[in-house]
Amino acid sequence: MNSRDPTRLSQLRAEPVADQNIYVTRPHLPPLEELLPYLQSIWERRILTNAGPFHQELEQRLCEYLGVEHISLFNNGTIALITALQALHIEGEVITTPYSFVATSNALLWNGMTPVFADIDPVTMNIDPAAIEAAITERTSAIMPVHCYGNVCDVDAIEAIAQKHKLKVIYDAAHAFGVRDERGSILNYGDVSVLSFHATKVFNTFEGGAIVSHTPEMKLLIDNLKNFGFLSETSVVEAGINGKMSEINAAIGLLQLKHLAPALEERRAVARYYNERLPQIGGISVTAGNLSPAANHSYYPILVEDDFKLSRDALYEHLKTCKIFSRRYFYPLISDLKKFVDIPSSTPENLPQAHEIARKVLCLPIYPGLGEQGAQRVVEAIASASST
Ligand code: T4K
Repeated sequence: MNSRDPTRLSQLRAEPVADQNIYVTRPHLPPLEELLPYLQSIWERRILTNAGPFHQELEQRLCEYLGVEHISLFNNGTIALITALQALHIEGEVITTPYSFVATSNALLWNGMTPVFADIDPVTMNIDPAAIEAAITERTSAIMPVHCYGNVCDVDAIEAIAQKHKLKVIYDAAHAFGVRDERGSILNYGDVSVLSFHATKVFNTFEGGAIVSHTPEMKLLIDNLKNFGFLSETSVVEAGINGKMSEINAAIGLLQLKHLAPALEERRAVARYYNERLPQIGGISVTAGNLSPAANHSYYPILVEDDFKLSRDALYEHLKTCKIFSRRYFYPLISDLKKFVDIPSSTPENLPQAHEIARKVLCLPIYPGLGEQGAQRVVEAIASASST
């Protein structure tokens, strides 16, 4: 490798992690002193929420940064998902992936919809278009895929199915901040896309989220829905919710955007460090998304194969003894959780690939500031497990 490569981990800011706990992620924060002028403005204006100036500025900046037309900020990604489904007036069955965070399917239950689980592609770990097609009934009204770990779904195939069967498409893009393909932002696919700005995400506002939409009318409807359904001071036409982002969260978002480029570079460098070393450990598979130049490296999933010395769960426990707290995102599958297990599509026979991946997956620590020392500790801990 070129020793002057700017994405080499050893050349980036590394923080000491000698004997400290290493978690799956650690939130990126801007310098505290840079927040003070924003707080001063808020104190002077006394506009604390309800689409204030920082809120408006963040919407505009995010549209520019992400390359999208319309964005509506929310107080978190879950309320944004719930509102997106409401805005599209979906009812009945929605085909979705069991391989996600529970918020994806919870949003369907909150709207009185029935999730129908379709299996995933074992390479992208995203919903398999062939399985979507097979799951369509006359009650199907929408597809809700997830760009899992920021891996891009098979958007063309999903679009073709949606057009053929007149279905809406709501992308859960909670992991996909900033991901682009050859046509631009992947947030432009589908009817709407939903982002999360939770503390654990690539771009965080502590708590936060957003809906990306494609027409002024849809943005207006979404903005009304997140503000209790108010159309005007005296008119409420929908059963809306309070999904508004406060001025403090918006201010943090503006600051985070300023410091995002080096933070993304540090994630890329950690991924590159892992990508070069982990394949040398027998029984560990680096998943395809980690190798993609389009990745935002929001997560670093590996598969612990059956020929690894330890089971996935034993490796997970072994790492804990080394003070490394990896996570089994996404095990158990949503379809195995109490609220969902009795749904007909939840049977393991219907979801063999999702079960196989959920059994083997382990998400390793990746965040700005992990540094070479931290990444090295993770690799060495896995290597030591393979040789014990
Ligand atoms: N759709 C998808 C596909 C999602 O993945 C998510 C959320 C959503 C929708 C919903 O979006 P939001 O409503 O959350 O905006 C975490 C997050 O809470 C959740 O946002 C995320 N997905 C999910 C994948 O992961 P937990 O329960 O695993 O988080 P927690 O608290 O155990 O944090 C993980 C590690 O991060 C900790 O061990 C330490 C570190 N951490 C965490 C927090 C919160 C910190 O260092 N500081 C912190 O403030 O769910």
